[in-house]
Amino acid sequence: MSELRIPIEQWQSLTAAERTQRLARPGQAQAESLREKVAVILSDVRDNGERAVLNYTRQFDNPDATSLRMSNEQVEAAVASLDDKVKRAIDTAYQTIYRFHEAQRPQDLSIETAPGVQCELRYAPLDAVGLYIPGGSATLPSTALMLGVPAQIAGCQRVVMVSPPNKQGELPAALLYAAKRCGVTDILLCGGAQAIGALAYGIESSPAVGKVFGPGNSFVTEAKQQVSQNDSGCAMDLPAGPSELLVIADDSANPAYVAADLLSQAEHGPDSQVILLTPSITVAKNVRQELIAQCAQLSRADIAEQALQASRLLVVADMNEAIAISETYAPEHLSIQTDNARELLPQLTRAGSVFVGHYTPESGGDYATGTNHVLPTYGYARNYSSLGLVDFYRRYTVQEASQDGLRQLAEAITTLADVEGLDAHKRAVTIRTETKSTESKL
Ligand code: HSO
Ligand code: ZN
Repeated sequence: MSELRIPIEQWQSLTAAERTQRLARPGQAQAESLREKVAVILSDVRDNGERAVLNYTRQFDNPDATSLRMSNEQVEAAVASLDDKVKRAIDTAYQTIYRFHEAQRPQDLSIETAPGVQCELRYAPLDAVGLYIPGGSATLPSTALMLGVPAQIAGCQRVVMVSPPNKQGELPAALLYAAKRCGVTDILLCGGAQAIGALAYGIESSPAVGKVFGPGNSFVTEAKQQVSQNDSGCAMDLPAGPSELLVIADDSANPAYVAADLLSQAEHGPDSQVILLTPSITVAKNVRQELIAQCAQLSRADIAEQALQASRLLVVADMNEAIAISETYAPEHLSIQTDNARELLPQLTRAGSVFVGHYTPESGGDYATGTNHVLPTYGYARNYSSLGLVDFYRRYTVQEASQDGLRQLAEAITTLADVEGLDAHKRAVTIRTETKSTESKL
């Protein structure tokens, strides 16, 4: 741990190129080879279905796998062994997440856009959705809640959860309890790009879904992107990469809290990125000291330490500069640890989720404040939204015109049809407006 050196840098003394470099995300093993490998796996799954997915599962996860779909009995047996305290924790998180997402129910709307012309916006839940829960070094029942609760509230008919099993072919009991609580209908024991293929194309034991959700490694994200661009018709939620946290802290911040928060994201993975922006050199130094002391006590100290190597402690001229940097970086999570945090909110909109004040740790939002923890990373927060209930619906429109209503718009429609040289478009209007009215409604 003595090796851990985290430089404190003055933003003002960095060149433009250095500034860009300091805010660059850790590079991802990407490009052609990843794209090709994922394409091969996906076409194998498309051609060979369950058999292909099972082969990959044997290769990467459970060498003895014989089936992919978990039976209800298997789920019940696993859940029965779960500690009551863990069940209660999942129940509490379920309730807060449910409350926050239920309040997001989209409202249909209907307005008269011109006399006799009615336009409506309607929402229909997606019929079948796929929820990807990453495996690996941490088990993530919280992610099952973040995806499963909105799917349940929206009323999706089929909710298929996929997650890579361990070598014994099991999933964590807490994950299964969370899935059961959310009314997940199918659980498939598979992960990686092959699991996304199983969801998008369907396999013998579980038909295709219409949209895939959830975070994952670079294979999973690439697979989501590929299926959402091909003719499968499968949509995806958002590109989600390694975890990020940016903290803005002034003199009023507690350096121990700030360090604890930075470490809470650093422990996710070696490619996680955490950044501190503060106008106070004293705060920066104290946070560094706390980082070193607290990191040493973590069970995942190795991982956090690697992430800290690519992390930044930046001293800024003032709060305005901190705000400008944060808006440029567009972090997945933004924590504002100042006494006047709420006053800064209007200027800080480019973030997946914002944590206000000294008593709102980022990990609170990961589990139980009620907000969704599936968020845009990698600067996507500039243009993408955090996951919400509305993502589990399709939005479509309806319109109805009376003959008089159509007459009102006829000139505009026929003129535009002339401009575009589309005679049949024009005739579809004139054929109606030139006959006598037969309606009395509207
Ligand atoms: N911070 C992660 C979500 C998570 N944290 C799950 C703990 N469990 C999203 O960036
Ligand atoms: Zn987290």
